[in-house]
Amino acid sequence: MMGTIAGALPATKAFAAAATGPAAQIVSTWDFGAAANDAAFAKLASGGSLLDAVEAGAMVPEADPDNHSVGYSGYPDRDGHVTLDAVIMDDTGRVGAVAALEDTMHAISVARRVMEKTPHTMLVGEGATRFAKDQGFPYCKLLTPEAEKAWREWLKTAHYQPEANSENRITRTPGGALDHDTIGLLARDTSGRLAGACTTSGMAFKMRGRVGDSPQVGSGLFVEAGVGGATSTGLGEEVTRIAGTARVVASMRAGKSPQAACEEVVKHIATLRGDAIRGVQVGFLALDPQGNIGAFCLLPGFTYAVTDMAGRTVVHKGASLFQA
Ligand code: SD4
Repeated sequence: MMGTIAGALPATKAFAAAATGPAAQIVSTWDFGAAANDAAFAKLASGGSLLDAVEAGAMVPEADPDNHSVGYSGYPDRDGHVTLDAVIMDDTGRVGAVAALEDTMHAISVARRVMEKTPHTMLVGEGATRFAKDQGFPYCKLLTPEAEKAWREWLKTAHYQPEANSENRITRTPGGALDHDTIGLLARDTSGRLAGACTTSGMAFKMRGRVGDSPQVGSGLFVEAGVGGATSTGLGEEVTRIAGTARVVASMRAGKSPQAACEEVVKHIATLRGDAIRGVQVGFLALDPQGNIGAFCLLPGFTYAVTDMAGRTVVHKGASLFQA
């Protein structure tokens, strides 16, 4: 028989505030995570569930025309199609994901619908797009004139070179920056339950059909009852090849703090990949049931937003393995 949600939590854990500082309730990647956290907090404050909260948070950058790219206005693949990847998960193993979704603004909501309405955990490409339409999600032309212009500029050289920390750049270099903005959110409640969401349009000017880490459980997001959750950002291929967030949570399960777990996995990537990850950014963000946070990345420049139990949001700089 399936255990109840409460039954899935180990009895030995205390879910009080962390002794070392205000316990976090919501964490998310990059500066733009702050607005997402606020929306997630408001959802919780109005009685929404953790899944409602992380979905509401993820929807903020998905709808933001200045955010290239989560959702609307994302930079397209090299053929000019904007394709979205998203996953949502709670700590009971409920999960839904979409990859290479087109013509739909809120990939995170489609991912949730996959979780709630299908026997599957992920739909991709044409099937995902058709499912969204069948579920009543409105058609949305995701490619904006600005994103199209950047793509056409990029086509002049068609040089694919992912750029670290482009997420926080306010002025983008058309055709130069392979911008990638992913939001990963983790939220917990006062009893230590957890949920997470991750949504992106992936690497700008990627190959058609390319799927990154973000929608893949255990790469872009992983959440486990009584242990914690983790999300990732940066060059997805470096996360996917090591199932990065599953590894962060496994380290936490083995007794590491969220911070030590994030550091262990980033160091593992560096050791494994050596020169291949020079100039590459990968960051992990983790949250445990008590509200302790971990954040660590390869290069300086990764930021993350933290909202405490009172709804105060602060953006922090993540510590990095390398100095440049
Ligand atoms: C990807 N990890 O598709 C994503 C991109 C990203 O911040 O995180 N950008 O590889």
